Amino acid sequence: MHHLRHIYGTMLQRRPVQFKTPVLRLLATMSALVVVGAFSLPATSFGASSPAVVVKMSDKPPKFIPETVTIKAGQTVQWVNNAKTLHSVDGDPTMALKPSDVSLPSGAKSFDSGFMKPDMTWEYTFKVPGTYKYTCVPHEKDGMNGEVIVK
Ligand SMILES: [Cu+2]
Repeated sequence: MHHLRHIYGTMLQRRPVQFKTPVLRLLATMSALVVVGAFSLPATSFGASSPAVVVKMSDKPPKFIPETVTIKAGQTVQWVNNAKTLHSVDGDPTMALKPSDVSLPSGAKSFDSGFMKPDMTWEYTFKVPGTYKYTCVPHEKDGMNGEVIVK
């Protein structure tokens, strides 16, 4: 009896030790997954939304650079206001001063970045092929117009 109790006591003492290892192993695996996830997730999401082209916005003169870009359907254009005043990306024909400045292929939705402060970026993914003419709301009168050709 005394001997059995001693064995049972030893088992009880060992139990936490036996449990610790799988728990630690699980924790190690989980933290490894977290580390892998931390590296792979931003890379994956960056890859998915990474712009095909970047269009810059300038003040003097107010311009989109380049004024025309060509992409494939499903690709994304990123605009960067690296100037010192407000600009915008306006692909909404109802907002244009001149109808010839803003036009979309049939079936395409209008788009509008709103006012972009200096250093702001804005992205839009073009799904419908065709020619998109857009303008900058503060500078349409100055001829700040752009074009996205989606193949
Ligand atoms: Cu502008």
